[in-house]
Amino acid sequence: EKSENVLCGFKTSHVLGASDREKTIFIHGKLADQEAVVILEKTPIREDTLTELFSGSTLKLEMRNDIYSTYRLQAPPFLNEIKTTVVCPATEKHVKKYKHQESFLVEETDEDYRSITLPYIEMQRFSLQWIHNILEKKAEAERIVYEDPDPDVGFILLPDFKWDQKQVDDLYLIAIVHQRDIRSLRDLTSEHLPLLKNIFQKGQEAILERYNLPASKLRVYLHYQPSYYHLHVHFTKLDYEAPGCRVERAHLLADVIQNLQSDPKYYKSRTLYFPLRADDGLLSKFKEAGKL
Ligand code: M7G
Repeated sequence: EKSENVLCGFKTSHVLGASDREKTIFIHGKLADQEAVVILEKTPIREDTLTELFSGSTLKLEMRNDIYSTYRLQAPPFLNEIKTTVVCPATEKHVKKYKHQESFLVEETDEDYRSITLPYIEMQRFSLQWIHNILEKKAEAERIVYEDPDPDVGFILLPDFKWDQKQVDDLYLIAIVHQRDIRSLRDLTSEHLPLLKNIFQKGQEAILERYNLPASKLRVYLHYQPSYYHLHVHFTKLDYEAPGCRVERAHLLADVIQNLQSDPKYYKSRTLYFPLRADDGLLSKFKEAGKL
């Protein structure tokens, strides 16, 4: 599918972060006078394209020594794509989100949640427009992998935009619930068990059917804190170290279900720990309250 090159007028202001190892770069700049964040990522080399890669490329010798030689291979354009994500117009918060920075572990009691976190996220959260578009089929409708339309226990399962769907090795889907008033893990009580069990079971079934991956190959979890305060569940391939799957941010859905089964108010009453980045406004709030 072709579209006009929206990036041709992009003006770089600065690089927010880059990783040679991950072959990614996060850039802040301007697109037609609007703030923009652009993420570029070289995609994995796939086994099923090797024949085309070897036969359709040109090879330039760099050096040869005994049994060793190195080359520069120029792949045909369709095997040399760069996954590109554009956020435009980007807010200051997007720029911060993608900026590489130090993190600090925060300890949040139930009282801290009510007095510090909740007022902050009510004021400051990212727009949920993209989520509402998905739920209303105004965007990404053709990408939906599975939907349970029930207003109480229903959800939409679709590929996360971090996943280009070219290979199952880095499978990444998200389940977005139809209910609109569940902000995060903190809002969950035993009342939500039917919803959570439904997502767990039907999500796994849909992934088995579509991608032939059994439950034993999946990491199914929630983030706390999430970036977007509308309840959603991450489904990633177990062997893939997905961004954000670290212990200090990820909560396995299976554990969440069990915790709510043993204590209906578990997530309302527990102290929760999570990392916040240096210039996150919420971190300042915790500091102002003398909590850090
Ligand atoms: P999160 O736990 O709220 O925050 O997850 P994180 O982004 O800090 O991990 C939201 C998830 O939704 C992430 O995995 C994003 O990659 C994904 N996501 C974000 N947006 C804006 C979109 C979108 O427009 N479409 C899709 N399909 N996924 C998105």
